[in-house]
Amino acid sequence: MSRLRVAIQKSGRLSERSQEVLKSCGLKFARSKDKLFWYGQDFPVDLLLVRDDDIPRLLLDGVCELGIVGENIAMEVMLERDGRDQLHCLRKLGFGHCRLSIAVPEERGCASISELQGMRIATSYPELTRHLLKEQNVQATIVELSGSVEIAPGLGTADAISDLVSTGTTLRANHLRELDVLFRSEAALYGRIDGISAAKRELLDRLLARLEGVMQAAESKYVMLHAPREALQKITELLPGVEHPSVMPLEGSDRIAVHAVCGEKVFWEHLEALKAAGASAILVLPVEKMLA
Ligand code: PRT
Ligand code: ZN
Repeated sequence: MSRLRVAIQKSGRLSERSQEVLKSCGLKFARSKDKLFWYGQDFPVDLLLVRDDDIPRLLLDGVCELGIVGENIAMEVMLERDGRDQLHCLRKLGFGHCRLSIAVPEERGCASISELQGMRIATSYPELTRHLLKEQNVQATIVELSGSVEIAPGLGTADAISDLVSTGTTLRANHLRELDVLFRSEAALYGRIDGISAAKRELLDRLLARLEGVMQAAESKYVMLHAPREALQKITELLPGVEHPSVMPLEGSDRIAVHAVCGEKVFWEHLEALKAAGASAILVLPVEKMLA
Protein backbone atom coordinates (compact mmCIF):
# COMPACT_ATOMS: atom_id res chain seq x y z
CA MET A 1 0.00 0.00 0.00
CA SER A 2 1.17 3.56 -0.72
CA ARG A 3 2.41 5.60 2.22
CA LEU A 4 3.41 9.24 2.54
CA ARG A 5 6.34 10.52 4.57
CA VAL A 6 6.27 13.83 6.44
CA ALA A 7 9.47 15.36 7.81
CA ILE A 8 9.09 17.53 10.92
CA GLN A 9 11.55 19.18 13.31
CA LYS A 10 12.83 16.73 15.91
CA SER A 11 13.26 19.25 18.71
CA GLY A 12 13.01 23.00 18.68
CA ARG A 13 10.49 25.78 18.29
CA LEU A 14 8.36 24.02 15.68
CA SER A 15 8.43 20.40 16.84
CA GLU A 16 5.57 20.32 19.36
CA ARG A 17 3.10 22.30 17.23
CA SER A 18 4.00 20.25 14.15
CA GLN A 19 3.15 17.03 16.01
CA GLU A 20 -0.04 18.58 17.38
CA VAL A 21 -1.31 19.66 13.99
CA LEU A 22 -0.80 16.16 12.54
CA LYS A 23 -2.46 14.55 15.57
CA SER A 24 -5.42 16.91 15.14
CA CYS A 25 -5.75 15.49 11.61
CA GLY A 26 -6.34 12.08 13.23
CA LEU A 27 -2.83 10.73 12.68
CA LYS A 28 -1.41 8.41 15.34
CA PHE A 29 2.17 7.21 15.40
CA ALA A 30 4.07 4.27 16.86
CA ARG A 31 7.24 5.86 18.14
CA SER A 32 10.36 3.89 17.31
CA LYS A 33 13.17 3.55 19.84
CA ASP A 34 15.62 5.76 18.00
CA LYS A 35 12.77 8.29 17.70
CA LEU A 36 13.78 9.35 14.17
CA PHE A 37 11.05 7.45 12.37
CA TRP A 38 7.46 7.18 13.63
CA TYR A 39 5.18 4.71 11.88
CA GLY A 40 1.64 5.96 11.11
CA GLN A 41 -0.86 3.58 12.68
CA ASP A 42 -4.36 4.36 11.43
CA PHE A 43 -3.52 6.43 8.38
CA PRO A 44 -0.64 5.55 6.00
CA VAL A 45 1.46 8.61 6.78
CA ASP A 46 4.83 8.18 8.54
CA LEU A 47 6.95 10.79 10.31
CA LEU A 48 10.62 11.54 9.97
CA LEU A 49 12.09 13.60 12.83
CA VAL A 50 15.05 15.68 11.70
CA ARG A 51 16.77 19.07 12.03
CA ASP A 52 14.65 21.80 10.48
CA ASP A 53 17.39 22.80 8.02
CA ASP A 54 17.32 19.27 6.55
CA ILE A 55 13.57 19.29 5.82
CA PRO A 56 13.54 21.12 2.45
CA ARG A 57 16.64 19.16 1.38
CA LEU A 58 14.96 15.83 2.17
CA LEU A 59 12.00 16.94 0.06
CA LEU A 60 14.18 18.02 -2.86
CA ASP A 61 16.14 14.75 -2.62
CA GLY A 62 12.90 12.74 -2.80
CA VAL A 63 13.29 11.16 0.68
CA CYS A 64 9.84 12.37 1.71
CA GLU A 65 6.87 13.95 0.00
CA LEU A 66 5.87 16.41 2.75
CA GLY A 67 7.53 18.54 5.40
CA ILE A 68 6.60 21.11 8.02
CA VAL A 69 9.15 23.90 8.19
CA GLY A 70 9.45 27.68 8.54
CA GLU A 71 9.05 29.58 5.27
CA ASN A 72 12.43 31.22 6.05
CA ILE A 73 14.25 27.86 5.82
CA ALA A 74 12.23 26.64 2.84
CA MET A 75 13.01 29.83 0.91
CA GLU A 76 16.70 29.71 1.85
CA VAL A 77 17.13 26.13 0.65
CA MET A 78 15.03 26.67 -2.47
CA LEU A 79 17.24 29.61 -3.44
CA GLU A 80 20.41 27.67 -2.56
CA ARG A 81 19.33 24.64 -4.60
CA ASP A 82 17.40 26.50 -7.27
CA GLY A 83 14.43 24.29 -6.43
CA ARG A 84 11.73 26.92 -6.38
CA ASP A 85 9.45 25.18 -8.86
CA GLN A 86 9.78 21.84 -7.13
CA LEU A 87 8.62 22.65 -3.61
CA HIS A 88 5.04 23.76 -3.12
CA CYS A 89 3.76 25.58 -0.05
CA LEU A 90 0.54 23.60 0.51
CA ARG A 91 -0.77 25.29 3.67
CA LYS A 92 0.48 27.93 6.08
CA LEU A 93 -0.03 26.62 9.60
CA GLY A 94 -0.46 29.69 11.79
CA PHE A 95 2.45 29.13 14.20
CA GLY A 96 6.21 29.80 14.27
CA HIS A 97 5.66 33.41 13.25
CA CYS A 98 8.82 35.50 12.94
CA ARG A 99 10.39 38.02 10.58
CA LEU A 100 13.77 38.23 8.91
CA SER A 101 14.90 41.76 9.69
CA ILE A 102 17.86 43.96 9.07
CA ALA A 103 19.21 45.43 12.31
CA VAL A 104 21.98 47.94 12.90
CA PRO A 105 23.82 49.12 16.04
CA GLU A 106 21.58 51.53 17.99
CA GLU A 107 24.02 54.42 17.64
CA ARG A 108 24.31 54.12 13.86
CA GLY A 109 22.31 56.92 12.27
CA CYS A 110 21.03 54.83 9.41
CA ALA A 111 17.48 55.53 8.20
CA SER A 112 16.87 52.97 5.47
CA ILE A 113 18.40 49.85 4.03
CA SER A 114 19.47 51.74 0.90
CA GLU A 115 22.25 53.14 3.11
CA LEU A 116 23.67 49.61 3.54
CA GLN A 117 25.17 49.68 0.04
CA GLY A 118 28.59 47.98 0.15
CA MET A 119 28.38 47.18 3.89
CA ARG A 120 28.97 43.82 5.61
CA ILE A 121 25.80 42.06 6.75
CA ALA A 122 26.06 39.01 9.02
CA THR A 123 23.35 36.35 8.63
CA SER A 124 22.47 32.66 8.79
CA TYR A 125 20.25 33.23 5.74
CA PRO A 126 22.76 34.26 3.06
CA GLU A 127 20.71 33.34 -0.01
CA LEU A 128 17.43 34.83 1.20
CA THR A 129 19.13 38.01 2.45
CA ARG A 130 21.08 38.49 -0.79
CA HIS A 131 17.96 37.82 -2.87
CA LEU A 132 15.72 40.23 -0.91
CA LEU A 133 18.33 43.00 -0.79
CA LYS A 134 18.91 42.63 -4.51
CA GLU A 135 15.19 43.18 -5.09
CA GLN A 136 15.68 46.54 -3.37
CA ASN A 137 18.83 47.26 -5.35
CA VAL A 138 21.14 46.94 -2.34
CA GLN A 139 24.49 45.24 -2.97
CA ALA A 140 26.07 44.22 0.33
CA THR A 141 28.80 41.80 1.41
CA ILE A 142 27.18 38.83 3.11
CA VAL A 143 29.05 37.43 6.12
CA GLU A 144 27.64 33.94 6.67
CA LEU A 145 27.38 32.78 10.29
CA SER A 146 25.68 29.66 11.61
CA GLY A 147 24.61 31.20 14.92
CA SER A 148 24.98 34.15 17.36
CA VAL A 149 24.57 36.55 14.47
CA GLU A 150 23.54 39.32 16.87
CA ILE A 151 27.04 39.66 18.33
CA ALA A 152 28.76 40.24 14.97
CA PRO A 153 28.46 44.08 14.92
CA GLY A 154 29.82 44.30 18.49
CA LEU A 155 32.78 42.12 17.48
CA GLY A 156 33.41 44.33 14.47
CA THR A 157 32.93 41.50 11.96
CA ALA A 158 29.85 43.08 10.38
CA ASP A 159 28.14 46.49 10.06
CA ALA A 160 24.59 45.12 10.27
CA ILE A 161 22.78 41.83 10.65
CA SER A 162 19.90 40.06 8.92
CA ASP A 163 18.31 37.74 11.48
CA LEU A 164 15.03 36.27 12.66
CA VAL A 165 13.13 38.36 15.18
CA SER A 166 10.00 37.54 17.11
CA THR A 167 9.75 39.65 20.28
CA GLY A 168 12.79 41.86 19.58
CA THR A 169 14.33 41.06 22.99
CA THR A 170 17.53 39.63 21.50
CA LEU A 171 18.07 42.75 19.39
CA ARG A 172 17.53 45.08 22.37
CA ALA A 173 19.85 43.01 24.59
CA ASN A 174 22.57 43.44 21.97
CA HIS A 175 21.95 47.18 21.44
CA LEU A 176 20.68 46.66 17.91
CA ARG A 177 17.85 48.53 16.21
CA GLU A 178 15.45 46.88 13.77
CA LEU A 179 15.78 48.88 10.57
CA ASP A 180 13.50 47.04 8.18
CA VAL A 181 11.65 43.76 7.74
CA LEU A 182 12.85 41.77 4.72
CA PHE A 183 10.55 38.76 5.01
CA ARG A 184 7.68 37.51 7.20
CA SER A 185 7.61 33.81 7.98
CA GLU A 186 5.50 31.15 9.64
CA ALA A 187 5.52 27.36 9.69
CA ALA A 188 3.98 25.79 6.60
CA LEU A 189 3.36 22.38 5.08
CA TYR A 190 5.55 21.98 2.00
CA GLY A 191 5.34 19.23 -0.57
CA ARG A 192 7.30 17.87 -3.45
CA ILE A 193 4.33 16.35 -5.16
CA ASP A 194 4.79 16.71 -8.91
CA GLY A 195 4.58 13.27 -10.49
CA ILE A 196 3.53 11.35 -7.35
CA SER A 197 1.37 8.26 -7.91
CA ALA A 198 -2.42 8.53 -8.05
CA ALA A 199 -2.67 6.57 -4.78
CA LYS A 200 -0.33 8.99 -2.99
CA ARG A 201 -2.20 11.92 -4.50
CA GLU A 202 -5.46 10.56 -3.10
CA LEU A 203 -3.89 10.18 0.35
CA LEU A 204 -2.49 13.70 0.13
CA ASP A 205 -5.90 15.13 -0.80
CA ARG A 206 -7.50 13.41 2.21
CA LEU A 207 -4.78 14.74 4.50
CA LEU A 208 -5.11 18.27 3.09
CA ALA A 209 -8.91 18.23 3.51
CA ARG A 210 -8.49 17.22 7.17
CA LEU A 211 -5.81 19.86 7.65
CA GLU A 212 -8.05 22.52 6.15
CA GLY A 213 -10.77 21.47 8.63
CA VAL A 214 -8.34 21.62 11.55
CA MET A 215 -7.05 25.03 10.53
CA GLN A 216 -10.52 26.44 9.93
CA ALA A 217 -11.72 25.05 13.26
CA ALA A 218 -8.72 26.61 15.03
CA GLU A 219 -9.50 29.97 13.47
CA SER A 220 -13.25 29.71 14.13
CA LYS A 221 -15.46 30.34 17.15
CA TYR A 222 -19.08 29.37 17.73
CA VAL A 223 -20.93 32.40 19.07
CA MET A 224 -24.35 32.26 20.77
CA LEU A 225 -26.27 35.31 21.98
CA HIS A 226 -29.70 36.78 22.62
CA ALA A 227 -30.78 39.95 20.84
CA PRO A 228 -33.82 42.11 20.07
CA ARG A 229 -35.35 40.90 16.77
CA GLU A 230 -35.03 44.35 15.20
CA ALA A 231 -31.25 44.34 15.86
CA LEU A 232 -30.61 41.17 13.80
CA GLN A 233 -29.13 42.90 10.78
CA LYS A 234 -26.79 45.04 12.88
CA ILE A 235 -25.77 42.00 14.99
CA THR A 236 -25.03 39.94 11.85
CA GLU A 237 -22.80 42.71 10.52
CA LEU A 238 -20.90 42.80 13.81
CA LEU A 239 -20.18 39.04 13.91
CA PRO A 240 -16.73 38.62 12.27
CA GLY A 241 -16.84 36.42 9.17
CA VAL A 242 -20.57 35.61 9.38
CA GLU A 243 -23.17 36.02 6.62
CA HIS A 244 -26.09 33.77 7.58
CA PRO A 245 -26.51 33.11 11.31
CA SER A 246 -29.09 30.65 12.67
CA VAL A 247 -31.95 32.56 14.27
CA MET A 248 -34.34 30.98 16.80
CA PRO A 249 -37.29 32.45 18.69
CA LEU A 250 -37.02 32.52 22.49
CA GLU A 251 -40.05 31.06 24.30
CA GLY A 252 -42.09 33.77 26.06
CA SER A 253 -39.86 36.63 24.89
CA ASP A 254 -39.75 39.05 21.98
CA ARG A 255 -35.99 38.53 21.80
CA ILE A 256 -34.29 35.99 19.54
CA ALA A 257 -31.33 33.59 19.93
CA VAL A 258 -28.58 33.98 17.33
CA HIS A 259 -26.00 31.22 16.71
CA ALA A 260 -23.13 31.54 14.24
CA VAL A 261 -19.71 30.15 13.37
CA CYS A 262 -17.34 33.11 13.15
CA GLY A 263 -14.68 32.40 10.54
CA GLU A 264 -12.44 35.19 11.80
CA LYS A 265 -10.92 35.99 15.19
CA VAL A 266 -13.39 37.20 17.83
CA PHE A 267 -11.95 39.96 20.02
CA TRP A 268 -13.31 41.66 23.16
CA GLU A 269 -14.00 44.71 20.98
CA HIS A 270 -16.44 42.61 18.90
CA LEU A 271 -18.28 41.47 22.05
CA GLU A 272 -18.48 45.03 23.37
CA ALA A 273 -19.94 46.23 20.07
CA LEU A 274 -22.49 43.38 20.09
CA LYS A 275 -23.52 44.29 23.62
CA ALA A 276 -23.89 47.94 22.64
CA ALA A 277 -26.16 46.79 19.77
CA GLY A 278 -28.49 45.11 22.28
CA ALA A 279 -27.04 41.59 22.55
CA SER A 280 -26.97 39.77 25.89
CA ALA A 281 -25.95 36.31 27.18
CA ILE A 282 -23.05 36.27 24.69
CA LEU A 283 -21.13 32.97 24.66
CA VAL A 284 -17.99 32.26 22.59
CA LEU A 285 -17.09 28.57 22.23
CA PRO A 286 -14.16 26.82 20.55
CA VAL A 287 -14.86 24.68 17.48
CA GLU A 288 -13.20 21.27 17.64
CA LYS A 289 -13.65 19.84 14.15
CA MET A 290 -15.07 21.15 10.89
CA LEU A 291 -15.60 19.56 7.49
CA ALA A 292 -16.95 21.77 4.75
O1 PRT B 1 18.04 22.01 15.73
P1 PRT B 1 17.34 22.62 14.58
O2 PRT B 1 18.26 23.01 13.44
O3 PRT B 1 16.17 21.78 14.13
O4 PRT B 1 16.66 23.96 15.14
P2 PRT B 1 17.14 25.49 15.10
O5 PRT B 1 17.81 25.79 16.37
O6 PRT B 1 17.83 25.80 13.81
O7 PRT B 1 15.73 26.22 14.97
P3 PRT B 1 14.72 26.78 16.09
O8 PRT B 1 14.03 25.63 16.75
O9 PRT B 1 15.35 27.82 16.93
O10 PRT B 1 13.71 27.54 15.10
C1 PRT B 1 12.95 26.85 14.18
C2 PRT B 1 12.11 27.85 13.38
O11 PRT B 1 11.28 28.61 14.28
C3 PRT B 1 12.85 28.91 12.61
O12 PRT B 1 13.38 28.45 11.39
C4 PRT B 1 11.75 29.94 12.39
O13 PRT B 1 10.96 29.57 11.28
C5 PRT B 1 10.91 29.82 13.65
N1 PRT B 1 11.11 30.93 14.63
C6 PRT B 1 10.12 31.69 15.14
C7 PRT B 1 12.28 31.38 15.13
C8 PRT B 1 11.97 32.45 15.98
N2 PRT B 1 10.62 32.61 15.98
C9 PRT B 1 13.04 33.13 16.69
N3 PRT B 1 12.77 34.06 17.44
N4 PRT B 1 13.57 30.97 14.98
C10 PRT B 1 14.55 31.59 15.66
N5 PRT B 1 14.34 32.64 16.49
C11 PRT B 1 15.56 33.19 17.16
C12 PRT B 1 16.31 34.24 16.33
O14 PRT B 1 17.23 33.64 15.46
C13 PRT B 1 16.99 35.09 17.38
O15 PRT B 1 18.19 34.51 17.81
O16 PRT B 1 15.23 33.83 18.36
C14 PRT B 1 16.02 35.03 18.53
C15 PRT B 1 15.13 36.24 18.44
O17 PRT B 1 14.00 36.12 19.22
P4 PRT B 1 13.40 37.38 19.98
O18 PRT B 1 12.13 36.90 20.58
O19 PRT B 1 14.41 37.79 21.02
O20 PRT B 1 13.16 38.45 18.95
ZN1 ZN C 1 18.11 24.66 12.26
